[in-house]
Amino acid sequence: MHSPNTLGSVKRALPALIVLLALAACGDDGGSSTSRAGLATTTTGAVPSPTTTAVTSTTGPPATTTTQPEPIPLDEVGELTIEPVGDRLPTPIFLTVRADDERLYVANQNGVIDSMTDSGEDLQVVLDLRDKVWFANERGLLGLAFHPSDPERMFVHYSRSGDYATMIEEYHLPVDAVAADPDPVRTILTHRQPAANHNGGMLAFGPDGYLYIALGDGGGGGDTYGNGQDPFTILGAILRIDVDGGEPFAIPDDNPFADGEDGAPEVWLWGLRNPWRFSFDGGAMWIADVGQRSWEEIDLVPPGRGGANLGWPILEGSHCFDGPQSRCDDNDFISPVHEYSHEEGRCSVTGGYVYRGSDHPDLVDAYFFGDYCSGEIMVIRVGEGTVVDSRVFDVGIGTLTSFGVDHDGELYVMAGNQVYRVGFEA
Ligand SMILES: [Ca+2]
Repeated sequence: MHSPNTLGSVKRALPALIVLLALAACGDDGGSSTSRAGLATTTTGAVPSPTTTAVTSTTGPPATTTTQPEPIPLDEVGELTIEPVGDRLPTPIFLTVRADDERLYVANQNGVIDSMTDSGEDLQVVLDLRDKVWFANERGLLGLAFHPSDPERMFVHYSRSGDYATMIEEYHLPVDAVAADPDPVRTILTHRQPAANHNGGMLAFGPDGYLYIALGDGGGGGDTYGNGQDPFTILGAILRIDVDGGEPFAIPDDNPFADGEDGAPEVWLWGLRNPWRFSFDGGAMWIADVGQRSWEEIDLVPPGRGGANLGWPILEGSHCFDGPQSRCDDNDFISPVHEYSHEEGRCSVTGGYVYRGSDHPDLVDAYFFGDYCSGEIMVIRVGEGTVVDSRVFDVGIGTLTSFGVDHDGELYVMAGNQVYRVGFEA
């Protein structure tokens, strides 16, 4: 009865085909040396040769620049390690934390939210939505977020059983409680999905306190439904809503299309294909937009760029996809800060986080992401808008679905049925 969508973009499908994809990722033995993401390792032309800034101030030694020390090249930071946290879980696809609570919260794509200690013990079911969630391929429970200042408010993003609509709901998880109230506090948003794939999935509060929601272009292939370049649909976009004002939400005054004249009021960024995962680092937004047939992209959107168009399907990554060429060449899209091709068994980018933890100081400022099919974890450093260093770690995990971050800024990665803590060995 649930016909597997005919267009079903098999390669893009999230969890299915675990075995096949895992096999595809094993096709070579030296993946890590291949595409180092092609970086002319900028030998920092910015080593500030003490230019005579000291025109007036002649006291003291020649202005010791306040520039931070050069980070250690990523090739020298040691080997990335992954350590299983807790037992195998049904289908872990996201990990997060809430204020005033030490526990780790894990969303499983099948509809169950679990919590556990940071050592993976005392596993408890927080909420079981399996009756409401349709779990298959790219559908299921896809995102989880806690309100930053009211940790009792828990938000979920899932595909609804029956009609497969995208649902954003709020639940109540009292402080000190193990389980959430099973009935939602409110439905935030319901939106029809025209196809099985490209449902987006991410849900996160920004530093501005607004809730950001990622929605894919509605699916099919090559933007079948023409949503990418349509600002009036909430598909193919990242939304920004205020869940503290209005019922069920309000539109922030400074949303780019707040008045609805030039686009949907909820839309913050558009021109996206399937932004499965995004994250904030300060005010900047890192978006991993899954590509169609050739290119996976990472977008780094500076603060205050609401209304920006990220180019899909005119562009796939930085490459002309659905021209005309003139439109590809002459555009004001935000271009990817990084892209990689579908070589070496790679197929679908899984966005992660800029590392802000303390256990691995050499990795601070680096952005971690991965590829769903190859299971590789990749790291880039960006300086002045371009990638200045990168590295690929082949940690031998398939179906890398998500990253997560804990209270200390330490990173986790989810693959297959397992949550892992990310570490480094010198
Ligand atoms: Ca793009």
